[in-house]
Amino acid sequence: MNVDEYKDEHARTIIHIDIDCFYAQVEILKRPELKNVPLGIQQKNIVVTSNYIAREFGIRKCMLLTEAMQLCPNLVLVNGEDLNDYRTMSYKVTTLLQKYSEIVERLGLDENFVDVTKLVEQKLKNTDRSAGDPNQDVTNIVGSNDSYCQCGCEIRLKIGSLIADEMRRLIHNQLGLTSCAGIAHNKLLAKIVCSTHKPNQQSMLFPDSALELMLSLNNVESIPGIGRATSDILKSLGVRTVQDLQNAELSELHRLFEIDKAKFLQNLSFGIDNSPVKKSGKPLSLGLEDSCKLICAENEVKEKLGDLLKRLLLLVEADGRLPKTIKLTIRKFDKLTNTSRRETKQTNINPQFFTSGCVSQMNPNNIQKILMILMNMFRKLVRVHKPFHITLLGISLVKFNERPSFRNSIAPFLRKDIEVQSIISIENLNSNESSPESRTHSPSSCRESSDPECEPTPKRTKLSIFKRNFLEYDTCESPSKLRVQDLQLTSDSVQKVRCPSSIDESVFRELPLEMQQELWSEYKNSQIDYASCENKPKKIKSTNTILNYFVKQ
Ligand code: DCP
Ligand code: MG
Ligand code: MG
Repeated sequence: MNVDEYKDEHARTIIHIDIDCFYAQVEILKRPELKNVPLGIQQKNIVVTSNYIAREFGIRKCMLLTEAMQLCPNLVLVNGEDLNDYRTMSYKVTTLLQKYSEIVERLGLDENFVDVTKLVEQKLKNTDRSAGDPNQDVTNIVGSNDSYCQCGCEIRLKIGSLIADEMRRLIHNQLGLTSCAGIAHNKLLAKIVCSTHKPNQQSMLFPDSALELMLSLNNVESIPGIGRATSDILKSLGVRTVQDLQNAELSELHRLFEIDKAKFLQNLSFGIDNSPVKKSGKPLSLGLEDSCKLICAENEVKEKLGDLLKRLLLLVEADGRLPKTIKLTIRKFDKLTNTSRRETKQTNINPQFFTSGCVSQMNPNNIQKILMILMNMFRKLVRVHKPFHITLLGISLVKFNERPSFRNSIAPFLRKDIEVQSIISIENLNSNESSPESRTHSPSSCRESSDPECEPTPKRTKLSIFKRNFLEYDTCESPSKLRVQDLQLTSDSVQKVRCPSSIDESVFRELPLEMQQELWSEYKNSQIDYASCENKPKKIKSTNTILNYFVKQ
């Protein structure tokens, strides 16, 4: 085969990272005394994963609790039904990996693909190719083939494995987690090779060993990308092993699959996977659900939803965006037919409920309002005056606004006027600072809590907005700082703008004229009763307006 052809095929360097016994490691970080005992993570009656000590007793993922306890009577169990800490840690891992490449694809909670092709190219330019294999000791090279392709993939993958080693060290140093890595020229092979040496190891595959690796898999179901449904169809054609799939006639496969899918499946069996690493964005929805024993009373539903909501708000806080739509999921159990049915209902929600940034600072009234909205939806799904049986409740948030950034919105106003503002408001700012309320809600106290998304509660402290911007921008180069005289001239010579009834007039009058005008026009346009937004969703035109930062509580 011609070298150029190989070059195209092997041009990429992909690293797959998988955290070792992920849930168990997260629990051990919370309770280090669990480190040296056999530990199982329980969800309902199943042990979803366990640490490696427990695995020595034969505990496997998703084993029934009873079976696990028989194998290892000393197994220590921790409940792993609340995924919050796992999810938070999962995003921390992804964030660390994004330091190496902007192309990072998340898979489940504990895996990431990283396309490091660019970084490898950069390093190649600076590397002395005769320098040998500095990473031979830390990387398992999978496959017995020792004749290497001449396209340059060998050195690229070796550099890739150096990067993988660095990534794993970083994850360990920063987050305390051990992990495995697979290094190959495509996602499929990187993922498979990653799992060949565990835990806390990394493995690399040169392209010439791809077939050998694929043939080492037990059956087609072991190929990532082939699930139970596809493998059942393949079985009906007599295709069970990877070799069966390699040898199958494409026309035969095409009888049961679209031609593209048939080719894709056969390619997989040869270790060919041209799919790109897709940059993962933030999740499309944030949700939690809990199955439960029969719930038959409204107050129980409310209590359960309240608990779920509190947990969900922590996810919203970590995510940083402002949700626009809330969805309720229930599972109804029908005692007559002994069957269950899931139903959902969704409605718009005011993103301003979530602007405080920190759950601890969220207005309790807003939490109550969200709960009321959920209960209204519940009553639309269930006839509460008749007997009902609920076995699952879930809340999810879909559709988001980005958190308004001061730099992109009203900040330019403030930057222009900051010098003036700092003078005319200095007294208020100082007096604000000493009040207990402002201490609790001040931006600096948020920053101390190390939440980068944390912002002051705009509705609560009108002047703190200025304080915050004053603090943020007082060192900025201001392109057009106004002098005090300019302001006085302006304020004397212009007509008074009307003050919206929802804003404290003394605060309003201190604002720059342009902002006063903007607030007045937004006030005129909006006139929204946010508390009842559930019933009037269409009226909400623009929820992220500066007006929202000034309305009275
Ligand atoms: N998980 C789950 N249900 C499964 C498999 C896994 O809830 N059927 C959870 C528990 C795991 C986490 O997802 O900790 C990551 O899955 P992995 O398959 O990567 O398993 P582990 O990370 O636990 O172990 P390993 O060291 O084998 O990667
Ligand atoms: Mg894992
Ligand atoms: Mg995994």
